Amino acid sequence: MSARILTPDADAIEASIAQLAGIVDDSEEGWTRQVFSDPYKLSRESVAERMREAGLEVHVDGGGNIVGRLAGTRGGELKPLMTGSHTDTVRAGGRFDGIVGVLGAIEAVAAMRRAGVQLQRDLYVVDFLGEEPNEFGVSCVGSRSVAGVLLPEHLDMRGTSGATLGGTMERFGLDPQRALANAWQPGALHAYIELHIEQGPMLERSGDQIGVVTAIAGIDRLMATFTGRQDHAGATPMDARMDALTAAASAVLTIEREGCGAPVHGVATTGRIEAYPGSFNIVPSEARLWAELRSTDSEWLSGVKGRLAKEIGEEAERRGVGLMIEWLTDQDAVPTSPAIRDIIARSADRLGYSWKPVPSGAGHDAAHLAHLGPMAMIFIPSVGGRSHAPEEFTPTDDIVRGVDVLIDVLTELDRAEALLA
Ligand code: HGY
Ligand code: MN
Ligand code: MN
Repeated sequence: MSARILTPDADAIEASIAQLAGIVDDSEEGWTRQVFSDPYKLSRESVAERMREAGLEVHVDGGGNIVGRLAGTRGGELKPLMTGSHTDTVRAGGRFDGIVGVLGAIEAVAAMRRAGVQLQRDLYVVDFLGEEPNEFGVSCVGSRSVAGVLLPEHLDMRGTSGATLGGTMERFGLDPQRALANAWQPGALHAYIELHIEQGPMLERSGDQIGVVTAIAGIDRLMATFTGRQDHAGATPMDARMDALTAAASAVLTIEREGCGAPVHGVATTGRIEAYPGSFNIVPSEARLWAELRSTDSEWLSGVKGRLAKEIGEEAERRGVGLMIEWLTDQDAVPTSPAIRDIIARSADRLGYSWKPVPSGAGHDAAHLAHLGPMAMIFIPSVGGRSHAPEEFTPTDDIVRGVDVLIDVLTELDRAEALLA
């Protein structure tokens, strides 16, 4: 079989991941490069430089996204392709989540240029600003801006520091009003494709090398505030209390029970709980919890909100505790394009890689890019199914297979006529 010339360079991929992994807040465990932080600001010049080295024309758009463009031979006539992901991390996270999709896409472009392959369509490679949820509770800031779903009320969201998202964007050197005016037209893209680590155990359990993502989970988030009565922990009988924290603790287990009962793919997580005043010898008068629910099944997701509000409300009332629940929909469940799913599967077959269809429990920029055209995602395995943790790891061989499929899919998409969304 003739040696293929259009192949990714494993050493280049490994070196670029290692280099970016070095630009972090090293006062934390694992890898921390949160949006708007100094390490994040520093890392973006490094990503832009990598894009330029690969032959991309680079600019930062109104939404703070680093956009690399590879001109196509018929770029003026045909709708463009777009690929990318994010390079911000969660706190004490890993060095592959999002990063593989940005650096892998840059390597895909470098491989095409080495092989003298020219696409007919323009290809955009994007490092989207701030994909991870931030203190303002707004995830995917940059991709929302491109998709036209970053809203003025998002900019007014106030974080734990008291700052707003808009004010923080300004301090980062961005103009929030430009971020609101940065939308591409719906249907502007021929296709959007994102390479990402799975962040769960499905591919490792089945032994498949490539995941063809079927849908990206919808995410609903809630903040529940429980208001009880502050009392002496020693002198107040158990049946005379209005204990805000026990009501919240009961809610945590109710939320978990709902997640365990999801029929298809559904999960429920309470990520944080706080109590006031927080002393050994005082019955808590106030408690708060932050939780999220996810599913690719929109019907289950909307049903669970009503059930939780009822169950948590009844238990709080039984304990004489007041309850306020605020809901925030982070994103709706988004199916991927069946046409592009088939192209990914055929590419994996052609390249000799095993593959399987998998849902994405994680949220992604791709969910918002679906506003602009047919969208799909390529997953590669996560060792031990771990992610959003220092243990997050994907071997270079797996990343190379993902980039290999990405290259093949991009060249197939480039030739394909109009795709059904
Ligand atoms: O939270 C998520 O699912 C994504 O990793 N931001
Ligand atoms: Mn993430
Ligand atoms: Mn991610």
